[in-house]
Amino acid sequence: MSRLESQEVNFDGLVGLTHNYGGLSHGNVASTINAGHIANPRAAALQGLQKMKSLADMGLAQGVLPPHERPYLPTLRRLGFIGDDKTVFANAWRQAPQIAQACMSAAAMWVANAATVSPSPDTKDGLTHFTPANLNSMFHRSIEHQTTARVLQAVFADPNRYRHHSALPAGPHFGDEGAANHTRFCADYGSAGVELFVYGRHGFKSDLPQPKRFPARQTFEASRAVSNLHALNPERTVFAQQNPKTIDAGVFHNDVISVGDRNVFLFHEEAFLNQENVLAEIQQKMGDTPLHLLMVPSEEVDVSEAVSTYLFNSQVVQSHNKGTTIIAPLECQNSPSVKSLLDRLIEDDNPIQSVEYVDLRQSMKNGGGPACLRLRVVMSPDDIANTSANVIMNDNLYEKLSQWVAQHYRETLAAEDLRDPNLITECQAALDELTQLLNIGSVYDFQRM
Ligand code: SUG
Repeated sequence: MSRLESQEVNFDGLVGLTHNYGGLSHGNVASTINAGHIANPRAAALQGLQKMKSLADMGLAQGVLPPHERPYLPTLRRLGFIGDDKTVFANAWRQAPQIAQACMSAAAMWVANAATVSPSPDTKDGLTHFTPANLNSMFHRSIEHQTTARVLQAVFADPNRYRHHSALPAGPHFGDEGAANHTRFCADYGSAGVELFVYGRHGFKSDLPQPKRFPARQTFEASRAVSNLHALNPERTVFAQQNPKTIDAGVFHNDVISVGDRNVFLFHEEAFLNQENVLAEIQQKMGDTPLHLLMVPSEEVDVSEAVSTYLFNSQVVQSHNKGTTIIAPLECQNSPSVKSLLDRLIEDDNPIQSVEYVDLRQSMKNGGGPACLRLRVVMSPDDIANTSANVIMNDNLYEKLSQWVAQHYRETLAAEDLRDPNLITECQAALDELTQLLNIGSVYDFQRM
């Protein structure tokens, strides 16, 4: 099996039917400030699909992952609400509106948090490893991993290529947020890489630096456990702690302050604790492959501007026709300091050749930019050809999914609409159809009863 032509496939999460602004994520500034605003699920899903199509049109392999079932009645049942679906739903809203609301969140769309993925060139057994993230820090996200596991197993089904682990144990010691805190550097996608795991605090040591205002969602122990499960070579693995001050400024995941692709690393001056050492260790473990370090000084773009524009939540991709390209949110174009930085990056002597701006405003208002919406999986042409699920984006799939969204998604969703029991059947009908369209089998609880 030739790995020479391996590519990094971006699998984007499709926005769910109940996309709304619940204000559920303490420490995620956008989620907090937009709480209660009226959401536009249909527009949100179409914006996401348009981004997937743009990347596919640039010659990149692009995949899609389905949204989760919401309301998530299995969690409400586990919490003691009994009866038929509508009774469970109505009683949960009556007795525990915050819990009911959490079970409406479409947050599973941000699949950078779905799992950590280590591709076959990096692992001892030559398989690509997946560990779904337990997302322990936020209740509304902690209910994602069971469905995520089923979806990943349906899409990456071949046991001779892929190995699936269970999510890490629940509880604050092993908070794991998946690929949002994981970056892979390499000379070529198909050769052995260096995997960087970024954590926000130690789970078992409280006397070490940690943020004071906002939660550090990822622990060192979780990162290390994932690297062990994935049978990575310690000589090619790096652990780094995020700067606690930036977490307190709203950088709730590493992908809000740095982004890497191949041997390019775009990061902020204040991203990591002991930054010099972290960079030196990555370079040393890369061996002869030189890293292109693109450090953004605070003087040029301060942390708060990085958070409000999501500059570092851009994707860096290898486009066949445009070369190394930054896929940035539209908000970056509207910020004079960030726009001039991006213009400078194109001019300067570095691999960046172009910048494309994408409109993801619906997702951005919940703190989800371009990189939050994608999960990267290195695949060979053979891996792609052997994927039985219909999840690789092309014009035909784009058309079908756009029609499916137009048919099933509501135009608006206000806070009070979330109590509407019709959402149960609306979502189930839509998702049932979607699993057939994507050929992924019965991944949802309502299909397995
Ligand atoms: O976990 N927002 C998500 C955003 C995730 C972004 N992902 C990455 N950076 N990779 C979160 O905070 C907000 C939901 C709400 O408030 O309705 C939310 O869950």
